[in-house]
Parts: sequence; C-alpha cells; structure tokens
Amino acid sequence: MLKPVPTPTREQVILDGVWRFAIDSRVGDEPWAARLDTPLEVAVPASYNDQFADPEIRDHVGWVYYQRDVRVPRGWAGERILIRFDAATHAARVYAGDALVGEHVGGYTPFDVDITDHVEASGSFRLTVAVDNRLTRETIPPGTVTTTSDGSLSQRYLHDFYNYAGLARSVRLHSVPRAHVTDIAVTTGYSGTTGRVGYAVDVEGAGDIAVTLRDESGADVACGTGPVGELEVADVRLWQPGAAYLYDLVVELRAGGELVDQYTQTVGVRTVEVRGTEFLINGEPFYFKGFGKHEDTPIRGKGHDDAFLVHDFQLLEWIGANSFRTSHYPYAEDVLDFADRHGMVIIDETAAVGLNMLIDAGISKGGEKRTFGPEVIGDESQAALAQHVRELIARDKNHPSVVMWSLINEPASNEDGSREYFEPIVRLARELDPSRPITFSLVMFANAKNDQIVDLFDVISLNRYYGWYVTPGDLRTAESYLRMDLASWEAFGKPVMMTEYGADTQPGAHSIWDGPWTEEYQASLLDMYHRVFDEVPYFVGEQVWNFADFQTSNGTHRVEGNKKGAFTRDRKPKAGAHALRRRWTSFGDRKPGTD
Ligand code: GCB
Repeated sequence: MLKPVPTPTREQVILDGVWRFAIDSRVGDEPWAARLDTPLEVAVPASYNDQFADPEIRDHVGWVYYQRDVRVPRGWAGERILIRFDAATHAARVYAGDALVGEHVGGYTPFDVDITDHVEASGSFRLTVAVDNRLTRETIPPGTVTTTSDGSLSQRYLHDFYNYAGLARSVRLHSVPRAHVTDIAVTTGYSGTTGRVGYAVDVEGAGDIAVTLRDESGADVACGTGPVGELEVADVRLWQPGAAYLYDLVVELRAGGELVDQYTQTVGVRTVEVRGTEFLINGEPFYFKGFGKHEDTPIRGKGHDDAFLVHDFQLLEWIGANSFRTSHYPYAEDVLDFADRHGMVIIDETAAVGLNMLIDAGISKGGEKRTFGPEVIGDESQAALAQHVRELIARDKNHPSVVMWSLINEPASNEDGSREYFEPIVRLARELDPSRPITFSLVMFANAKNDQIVDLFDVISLNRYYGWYVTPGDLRTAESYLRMDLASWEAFGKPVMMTEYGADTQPGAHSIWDGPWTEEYQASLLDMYHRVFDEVPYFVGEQVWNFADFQTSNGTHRVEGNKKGAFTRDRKPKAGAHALRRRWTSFGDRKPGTD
C-alpha cells in the first residue's frame, strides 16, 4: 500500500486541523446527513478522549462523529480522488455528503476511500467520519461491551493501556491519475560490494513501467523496465543500524511516450537473518538495546505528533538505544519513515494484545480461564487478526528499519487451542513476507515447558517481571528465577531476547533499601537483569518496559497510569534512564563483551 506523497502526477491536501465533533448520544439519527448540530470541535490528529473536560466524552463507548467541509482543488478534474485515513480507532464509516463511501475495521492501519464519483474538482463537500471505539471478541485487540443497569454501555479490555480512540493520525485528500501505480514491493540483498534491489510494481490501467534507482546525491545508479525486475547496484552503500543510507526508486508509468504516473519509493539495502542463536543484520550479529514504547502523550492520547517523534528519537540516541518494539500496535507511518532515515531498528508489532483471558486490564487476575474456542476468542477473531496482518505487512514491507514482525503480545500460548489459532497466522505472515524473521512476546506464565507455539517462531521474546509482579522488593530471589528461566530456553536452539522487564517507578521516590516504586529500585532491578543477560550466550537483546510512563485504564494497581517508563510521560529521565545510558553507551550494536 503506497503512502500518499506529492509527485509530478499526484497531489494532496492535508485535512488535519479542527473538525466538528459529537458523540452519538447527543445527535439524532443520520447526523452525517446535515451539518452536525454540536457546539464541540476537536483537533485532528489526536485521540478525542483527553481533549475535553467531560467524563461522558472521555469514557464514551460507541460511535463519535467527526465532520468538516472539504474543497477539492480545481486542477483535479479527471483524476481519481481519494481520502487516506492513516488510522481511525477502532472502526470507521466515511460519508461524503449523505453517501456512505467507505468503511474500515482495525484501529491502527491506514485505508483509502475513493470518492471520485461523489465530488467534483473545485467543488466542496461535507465529510463526516463516524468512529467506533468498541472492542469485542471479534476485534483485534479484543474486549467486551456490556449494557449497564442505566442502559449505558461499559467497555472492558484485557490490555492495560488506555483505549484512546478517534482520528489519531493524519487525514489526507489526495489525487492519483486514472491509470496509476497501486503498489511497489522491494527486496534487497548484496554480495561483496554489489547490491541487489528486486522490485515488483502493481498498476491499475495500461502503460509501460520504467524504474530508476538514485543514490542520496541524486545520481542514477541503476534502471530497469517492466513490472518485475532486479537491479544491480555497484559499490552499494548498505542501510546499517545507526548509519542509514537510502536510495530512491523512481517508478514511472508511461503510455504513448507520455508520463502517466510517477511514484518514488525509498529503499534501504540490507539483509536480516536468524542463524542458529544469532540475529544478523548485514551478516553481523546484532544486539537489540532499547524499549517497548507506546504512542502516548498528554492531551493528544495516541495522536501522532512530530515534535514528540523528534524528541523521542533524540532521547533514544542520548540513552544509547538502537531499537524499539512498536508495542502493542503498528505506529504511525511517519515513525517508520523517521526510523528508516535515522538507522533505528524496529520490531514491528501487530495490535494483537490481550488474547489472554488470564489477564484483565494488563494484570493477571485469574478469572475466565479458557481463551481460545467458539465461545471466547474464536474464528471471527482469527479472521480479524489475519486481515490485520495483511494490512500491516502491506503497509510496512518496504521499511528497512523493520527487521522483524512481532505477531502477538502475551497470548495464552500455554493454553490448548493456541496452536490452532496462531499456526495459520504464522503461515500467512511467512507467505506475505518470507524475508523477515517473526517473533511474539511470551507472557510470564508461558514457559519453556507449557508453551505450545514458540517453535513456530524464529526468535524467543520474553516478557518477565521478576522483582516486580513476582517477588517484589526481593531482587536476590528474582535474580535466581530469571537465571533459571533464561537457562530453560537453551534447548530450543533459537535466539532469546527480553522484550519487557522493568518496575513501576514514581519519580522523586527514593530509598536506600530495595523499595519498590523508588528510582533506586528501578535502577537496581535493571542492573540485576543485565548481569544475568550478560551470562547467556544465546541472548540477543534487551528492551526495557517502557520508554516512558503512559496512560492506562482506571484501576487500583496503577497510579495515574503505568509508571515503568525510564522517562516520565513528559520525557524527564528517572534514575533508571541514567543507569541505562551508562550501560548502553558502553558498547555498540554487538553483544557486550563480543566486540
Ligand atoms: C505486560 C504487558 C504490558 C504491560 C506490562 C505491565 O506484560 O505486555 O502491556 O504494560 O506488562 O507493566 O504490567
């Protein structure tokens, strides 16, 4: 799926700004059929929840309406006219005037709505977007909606981060020529100093395809014709962690000698491979240092914000991180573009979090024991996840920064039914992208003895909370548990990494003892984990939970959100951040002690 960008044949109008807004209970039926009768306006892109000082809006369950008037540029006559939503969380219906023109389910992947037949160049139209925040057993992530005694809806879900909703990413009106390039897929490799860029171009309509590869100075380095081909790049400059290099693949569609469409796809030439117990980038063992993150900031919720993007990457560099996981959903495409340009290594995760009935709002609670089956997480959920994986790989397949797919976070992989549910998903991901390894993050109670799916994956990624949920305040016992746990995975002969470890930490809380919630405790816990990691030869990376504090749903186990951040929600370092910086700046992209 191609991101809309202006080219000699394509234009766009960014529709970000302030839109009219209403929740469903405050407007009549068919509110899209006229100007929304509402005093409220809302910022796009941003989740709507925290923008208002109104609990009925923040905690609303169901549809909300966004509306604005849109003018179509006069030069677009004869073009196809589309609207791209980078995300509508979690489902959307789009109306041009009174007409329903598109629908989408899935809150973190983009979709286009073709409105060519409903609008006219130089005309204007009323754009209404209905957005639904409900999570059910048929959605990814899952949840349950119940009707309370007063008739209002109540939402529960199994992950801990707050269920922010709305239009959290950009909305764009864009034009493409009638005959146009619909998709480009690239694969890369090299031998010696010669690079290889394979390409496959899909088009709608007739025409001849020509491609040119340009280096960063703008010089042509290779060219080809036809929809599928392979280009050789002499003296190739590789895309490396921390040292990005990007080529431009300029794709042209011509008919009768005339340019019909042009699109430029960036390309980073690099290889990724799991060999034995090593994770290799460009044939070199790579050691992941970094975090699980969230898209989460005050007021904006999950709204994408370029200033936070720039600042977060600055902090990642400051702390010596080389990677992060897009926990627990695909992030805005702008984040991956930025990572491509800055050599950040990404584990790209789906929105499949909470496929585990032993967890409630992120906490192990017992409760409903069985996760997989027709009455619980069944075929509809599996179909939704398959569709989500298709959309994720379609969007992100060309990003050199993405080195691995994380297909699930903390499923009940220790339960019967998990293999039947996940095996087809793994097969699908491998079919769609044979070039990247895949992983998933294992929950604490899925271990080397009872896990039923880990053999399907390339890398064993563990989420472990010894010293926090298990033996809090007792780092000595935690250390022995961690050592035993890591040792138990050796027999699998695969690389092992930690995708979550950490401790909630209240900034400003201090102690000379092992006191949970203090800054010293977070730093000591991290030091303890690192001591153990460095003993394990098949260990390939450490990603702390979390980069920054983030908002959660209400509950007595969280104080104003999850506080496991190395940084506060407004990006101030805790003592743990300084401890991480000392460690991570003391070695490069290889495992400590192997340089
Ligand atoms: C986990 C989850 C993560 C939670 C974290 C916690 O295992 O994957 O989403 O935020 O634990 O802090 O409890």
